[in-house]
Amino acid sequence: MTRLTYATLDRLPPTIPSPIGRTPAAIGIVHFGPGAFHRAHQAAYIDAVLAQDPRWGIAAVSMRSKGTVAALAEQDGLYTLAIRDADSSNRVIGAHRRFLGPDDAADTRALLGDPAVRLVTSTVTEKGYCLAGDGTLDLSHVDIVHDLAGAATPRSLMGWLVDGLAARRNAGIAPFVPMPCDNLANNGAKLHAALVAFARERDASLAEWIDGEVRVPSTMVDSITPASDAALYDTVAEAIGLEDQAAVQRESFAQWVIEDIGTPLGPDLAGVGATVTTDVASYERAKLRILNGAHSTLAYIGLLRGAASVADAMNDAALAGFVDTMIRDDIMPILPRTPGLDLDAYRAAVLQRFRNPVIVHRLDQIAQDGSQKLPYRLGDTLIANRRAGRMPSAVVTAFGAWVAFVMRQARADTPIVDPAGERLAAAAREGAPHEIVARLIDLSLGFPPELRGDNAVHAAVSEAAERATRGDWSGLTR
Ligand code: CS2
Repeated sequence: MTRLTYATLDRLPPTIPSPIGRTPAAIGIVHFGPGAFHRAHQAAYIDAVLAQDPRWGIAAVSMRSKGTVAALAEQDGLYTLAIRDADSSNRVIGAHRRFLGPDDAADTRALLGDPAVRLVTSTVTEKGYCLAGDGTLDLSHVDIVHDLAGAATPRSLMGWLVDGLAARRNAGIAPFVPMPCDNLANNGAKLHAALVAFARERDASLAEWIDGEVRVPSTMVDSITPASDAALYDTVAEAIGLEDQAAVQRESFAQWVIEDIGTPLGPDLAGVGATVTTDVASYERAKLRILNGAHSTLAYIGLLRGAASVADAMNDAALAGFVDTMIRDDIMPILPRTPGLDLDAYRAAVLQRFRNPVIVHRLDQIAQDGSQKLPYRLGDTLIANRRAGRMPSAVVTAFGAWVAFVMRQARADTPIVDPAGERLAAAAREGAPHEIVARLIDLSLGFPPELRGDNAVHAAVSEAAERATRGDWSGLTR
């Protein structure tokens, strides 16, 4: 089958929107982590910007894998965005001008030093920021140690960003704006502090400059984007009449909330539907705790109850009801009220999105990286309830399910997909649930450090883990 490229765009059915006939874009954005989420979310916004303003083409950098970069290079950076929802549709995205892999370090460095590049965005997942359990830069992280040792090519996002900023400072060029687009609480402030901490290990004056001159807006990003697979490539090929080995899929809903840092970011993102506001925190808290907290809960309890996808788990009435109650009773009461953000309507809309029958969102994809995800998806809710003198029973049940899930994987010798996978397996292979809960809390794996010493939490989560390992789910409907 003929492949999707700029030369074959004119073969697309007329119903498929594409960048055909558009002024070729210049590169104004560098992005680290060209995975499916980036291509389905940010790149779709930028594609809309480019229809009006060709200055903001994206050069995407993959620090590790060559596969995605190679597939996209064969398609001139084009790929199909398949919307899977009540109103499904396909659209060809042409937001990228270059895809750079691990072997293209010189080009990546040149782009980071280019004054036309104003924005450097990233989707490297939570673990890609190399942060410790308390949210500060982990100076013992293997990639940070590698980069601070003066390696020619950085392995970490911090290494690349600080290299790029240092080069601009030396050349008298204004800094670019780093923008994290990952599910991390207060992601802008965390990235800024991590950049300063990294630079301080090298050059105190550079650290001071980054601290004073570099602005890092926080963002909240949202769109349910399951991994791409062969089935998607087949249905897309059928719909567009061309082969596309880089297609991505998502629901129709998409939201991007960006902190207003008082200076223009470059591309007019508000003009294409993003929200630019000084109050990102309210949106971020609601999204991370309600949507992502519920997602992780559905993942661990659902997998233990034999479900495979989010829609499956939502068809499990006891589990769906439990998640609804968790949001109402444990999460919403501790979220500050925000004008314009109706939490109850948000709860209902999130659960409706989870019921989308046209999308297959695998629970084992969501279950990955629990040690990185749970602290802010469930841990922050647990801490806020504890501070209010409450024990949030549903959140406790969800943590218990995660512990039981980790125990099950460890005892079946099934790899735990998590940067701390081996440590989790070592902690969970032997012993009773209460012993494993104690180990994980002590190691701050999945549980925020603030929970150390809270014996009531230890007892409650141990009891929940014990019930989950026995398959006793009577607590779901109580
Ligand atoms: C999911 C998220 O894989 C996961 O952990 O919870 O990717 C989720 O789909 C997105 O944050 C939705 O915006």
